[in-house]
Amino acid sequence: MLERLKKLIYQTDGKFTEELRLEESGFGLGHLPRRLRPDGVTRAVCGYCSTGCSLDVHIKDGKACNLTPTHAYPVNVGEACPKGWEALSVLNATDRATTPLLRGSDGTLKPVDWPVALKTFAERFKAVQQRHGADSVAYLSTGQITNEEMTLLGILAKFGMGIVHGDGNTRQCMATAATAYKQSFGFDAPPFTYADFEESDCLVFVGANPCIAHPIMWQRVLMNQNNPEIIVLDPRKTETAIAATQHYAVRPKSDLSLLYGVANFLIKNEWIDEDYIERHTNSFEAFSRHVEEFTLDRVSAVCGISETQIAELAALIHRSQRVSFWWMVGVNQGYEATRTAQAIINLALMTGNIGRPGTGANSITGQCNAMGSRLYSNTTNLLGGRMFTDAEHRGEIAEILGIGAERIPAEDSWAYDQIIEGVHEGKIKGLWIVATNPGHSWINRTFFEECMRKLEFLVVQDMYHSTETAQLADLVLPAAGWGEKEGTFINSERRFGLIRAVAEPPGEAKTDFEIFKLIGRAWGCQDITDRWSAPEDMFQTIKEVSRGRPCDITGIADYAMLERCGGIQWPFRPEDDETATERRLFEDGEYYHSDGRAQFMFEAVAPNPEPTCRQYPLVLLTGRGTSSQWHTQTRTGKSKILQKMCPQEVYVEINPRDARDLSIRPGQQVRVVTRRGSVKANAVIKPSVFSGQIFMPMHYPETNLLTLKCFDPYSRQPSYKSCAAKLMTVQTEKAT
Ligand SMILES: Nc1nc2c(c(=O)[nH]1)N[C@H]1C(S)=C(S)[C@@H](COP(=O)(O)OP(=O)(O)OC[C@H]3O[C@@H](n4cnc5c(=O)[nH]c(N)nc54)[C@H](O)[C@@H]3O)O[C@H]1N2
Ligand SMILES: Nc1nc2c(c(=O)[nH]1)N[C@H]1C(S)=C(S)[C@@H](COP(=O)(O)OP(=O)(O)OC[C@H]3O[C@@H](n4cnc5c(=O)[nH]c(N)nc54)[C@H](O)[C@@H]3O)O[C@H]1N2
Ligand code: SF4
Ligand SMILES: [Mo]
Repeated sequence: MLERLKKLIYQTDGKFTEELRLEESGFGLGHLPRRLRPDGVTRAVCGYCSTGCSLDVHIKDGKACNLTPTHAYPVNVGEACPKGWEALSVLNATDRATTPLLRGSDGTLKPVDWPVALKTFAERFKAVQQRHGADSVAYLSTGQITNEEMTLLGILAKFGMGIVHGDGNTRQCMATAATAYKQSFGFDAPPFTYADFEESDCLVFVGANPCIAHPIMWQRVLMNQNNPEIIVLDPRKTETAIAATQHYAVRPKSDLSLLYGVANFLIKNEWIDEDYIERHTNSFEAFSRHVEEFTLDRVSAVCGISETQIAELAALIHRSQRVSFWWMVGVNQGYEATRTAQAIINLALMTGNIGRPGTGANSITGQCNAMGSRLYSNTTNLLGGRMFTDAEHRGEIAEILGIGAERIPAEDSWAYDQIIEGVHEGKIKGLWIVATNPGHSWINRTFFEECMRKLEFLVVQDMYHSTETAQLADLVLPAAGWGEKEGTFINSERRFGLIRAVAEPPGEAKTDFEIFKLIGRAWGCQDITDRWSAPEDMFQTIKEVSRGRPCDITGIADYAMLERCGGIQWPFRPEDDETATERRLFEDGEYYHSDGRAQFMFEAVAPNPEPTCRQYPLVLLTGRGTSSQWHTQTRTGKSKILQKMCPQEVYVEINPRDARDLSIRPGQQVRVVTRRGSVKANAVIKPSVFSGQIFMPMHYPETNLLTLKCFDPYSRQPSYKSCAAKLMTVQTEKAT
């Protein structure tokens, strides 16, 4: 059967192939049209970060042989970062999962065929549900599969398999921005377009290091012709801070005080846009009273920036005509992250810096389809940014899908950390993890691993069998990756972009879309999952789901239109102009709350859950290390070129003064210790990290052995960015 499938794929000529019937498998897929691309150039957006660069993949003799960044694409205009250039090489790695693997009675993972894998999946999860209730099985999804796939997964899991609790790795990444926008604007809606990078005369980056994490967005900043002020708020002197005109080295997790202080100073000087506040916002009076106590002297003492500098920051914002505020996970990953993000939104609202070119309170996203996961994964909100708890919303989705509304859970899902705690407490007994590697990336991963061992059944669906999480699984499902399938991603500026199949999945690996359909069959809920035979059919359903919502895309006819237009930003209704390649929100000052106004959101500053102390005197910061490393390195770790561009072993960056005090030499192995654990790392001595702080990149599995399990109360996003640590030299293992 597989031989036949392969042949049919190779024979294709870029149009629809003959419909494949996989009845032989015992779980016939029904009709599965697959498109492979003809010789020449196929355009696909990149599958790593949320910038969403377009890549021209060159196909010769049916094989993708090379790629170059697309010139005629509004996002990247002919540029790509190293990961994009190397996107093809990681597909051929030797540790690709090429067949399903099932843990045998001897405790090892062994190859099995798809029918056995699917039967086991259904039988084991059903048995768990029968014994412990439908909500004892949960799933964890991702921002790295297509919209079409995540929607199908959400429909299968929640309306087919009766799962209540499902979340995704976007919780680690974007949950704070989503929550902040929802509360402030009435809908999760990042307002900007990348042209804003070029049109600002003042750009303020808070907790973001785009030179490393979004290099092509940074290229857009460099195209700015206004000689802009570029202000960076980051405890470290990052590559971005070095390139900026101003760096404010805010003490870790003191941003909220600083931002309230800036707001107070702006108000005191009457440097605010009263007209905008009056016409388009609520609760400004209460907000201005709240920030009164954040005087320059008090704020300076908390955040380590001089009074003059804080005043200067406010003055720069005041003097500039077009100020754009950009934030990223240096803000999102904190114990008071939602309020911090909203403090940034408040600054934009009170100075009228929103809805005009070069302005905005702009949260950059992380993964290639983080925004898709926020809108269409059916995890913590119902499809299209709806609410599970709202009967009307459930009715709308039931009608679109033609299913009974009773199949839609009427309660919200637990957030990621609550699911993991649920496992710990024995409430969740079965878990299905798709396209994320929390065995490496979850906060305080020792606890995570401990929980995984408590499960009765763990399924991991990944491109590689070697990931930390796959190694813990009872069943591994081999997935095709970027380049081996088609569908859409939504980038940071709300732009739908297309990915295309330019290579065949290895061995018996299948696209996530196919796997979800097969599981639907195996489960016996194909009445739902067989409605869509190809991703583009699902795209049509996504359009219906979006109809009348702020994210309405009913004006996008099909994939061909996305291709023709160079991607399309939401919202895009039938009456919208397809020649407008850059579109921003709130130009009319109308927000999504029922009264059309934006809301000032604020709260008292919270205590740090793990302040430094005599025993643990240093703050451990974590984040991205280099532009050639992607997260847990399951993909970028397979490119020889990318690996030449980054350190092979875990390292810790230490300020020269602290290194001298502790007698640590460059390159020496040291031990980094927190209350959770102790790891060895190579010392990199660098003035970019300030005294009293150390930095470790997240790309090595050691880092999350150290991080502190704590969360923002509103977004439940993990606070990866700071905990208390100490350094010991390895030779003496003596606390220094
Ligand atoms: N090369 C590469 N690019 C990536 C990724 C990758 O793995 N590799 N991942 C992608 C994803 S999913 C994401 S979410 C983004 C992340 O993109 P970024 O958020 O830009 O990256 P990080 O390095 O995690 O964190 C940004 C900065 O926050 C700072 N920071 C830490 N604590 C604080 C604080 O208390 N206040 C302030 N103001 N700053 C603080 C850190 O010093 C760091 O420089 O990158 C995306 N792009
Ligand atoms: N200490 C610390 N930890 C962090 C962070 C931090 O700043 N500091 N940042 C956090 C953030 S922002 C994020 S986003 C997370 C990221 O954490 P993860 O999501 O765990 O990181 P990835 O390595 O991107 O994992 C994606 C997995 O999906 C697989 N995969 C890729 N494409 C496909 C596909 O198409 N189908 C399937 N089925 N599998 C696929 C990959 O092989 C990989 O195993 O890490 C978080 N962890
Ligand atoms: S900047 Fe992001 S989207 Fe662009 S090539 Fe690099 S990883 Fe891909
Ligand atoms: Mo992320």
